[in-house]
Amino acid sequence: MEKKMLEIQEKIKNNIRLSREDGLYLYNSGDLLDLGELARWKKFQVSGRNVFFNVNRHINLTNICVSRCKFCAFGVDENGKGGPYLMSVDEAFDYGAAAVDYGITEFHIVSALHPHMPFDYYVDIVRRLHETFPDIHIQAFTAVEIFYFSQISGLSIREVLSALKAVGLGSMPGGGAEVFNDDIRQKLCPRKAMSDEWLEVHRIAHELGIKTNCTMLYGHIETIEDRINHFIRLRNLEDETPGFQAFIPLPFLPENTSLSHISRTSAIDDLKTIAISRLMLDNIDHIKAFWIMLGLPIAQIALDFGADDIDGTVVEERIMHAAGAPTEKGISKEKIIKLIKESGYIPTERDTLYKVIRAY
Ligand code: V47
Repeated sequence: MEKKMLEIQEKIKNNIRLSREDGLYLYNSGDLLDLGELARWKKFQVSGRNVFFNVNRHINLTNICVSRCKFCAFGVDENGKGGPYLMSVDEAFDYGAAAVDYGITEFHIVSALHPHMPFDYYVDIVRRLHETFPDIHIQAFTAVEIFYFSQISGLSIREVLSALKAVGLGSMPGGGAEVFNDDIRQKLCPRKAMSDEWLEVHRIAHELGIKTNCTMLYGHIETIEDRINHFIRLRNLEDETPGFQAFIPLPFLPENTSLSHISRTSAIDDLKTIAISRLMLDNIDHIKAFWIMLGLPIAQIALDFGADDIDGTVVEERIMHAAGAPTEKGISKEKIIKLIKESGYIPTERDTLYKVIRAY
């Protein structure tokens, strides 16, 4: 190992926090296998040989969106091309209910910023699902959606979150974080929550006892400095107001987007990003290798680079597939178990809040 890598190793083994410079070094000059070994060691401290997964159904209520982020292939105009759709409350309920027999433990609801639907529509859907299926956890609405609900309803962020919690919202997914650089946000997604607003929604959620996830969209026009800065802002928020359960790095999938000239991230970049997030985010327990975006082969290798979660069986996903994710839209539990076992780890089914349901 190089001298700098040995210094970083020393810090990690002694639970000393990595600095911005350490993070930059790991990206720019760190040896990939050394990095993997450190991240794997760190992951063992948190999760041992367990690799978590859950059985969930993604529900994307609508693709009609006023934000139209440049990196997104899912959102469309109300009367435009691309098959605009909107589920009614009944349709959303039926869509969720149809997956209950698969043994799902979570509804994962992420949508678009619809121009006309009132906040009550979202409240009604959460209420209906929760009243009928009280044992199925509802993880719903990114911070960007929550911020938008506050704008369209005139309620404060705290009031929006409290109203959703009161009817059954269990936790929040981590989407919409993109990268915390507002110059980049102005270029890619100017019509939605900026960095501070995204962080503020999560801060309030944590204060209300709502656990959340966090993400980073990488591999577009951001720099390595932006990525490290993103990790540090997440880490600071977790220090101040804890509540993040998992971090999910999302490699940008360019197909069918306005940024389709950008190439897909490399396997090396994906593995480095997983490993460096494990090392920099020393106060967030779980790092997810989201197989839908990474593809199953890289997701499997990511388990040796610090990831301890492979997300869920999903059943049917639309956002990433609109952007050309080469994976299937869902995967069976048996396939996830086999994949994890093959890499030498213990497949551990969890609920949304990381309570172990069963190890296989
Ligand atoms: O916010 C959109 C990203 C997110 C593209 O919390 C894209 O457990 C890559 O939040 N290429 C939505 N990424 C998905 C999301 C999520 C997914 C899985 C698990 C969890 C969790 C959260 O997807 C968006 C945006 O950042 N996204 N378009 C694209 N072309």
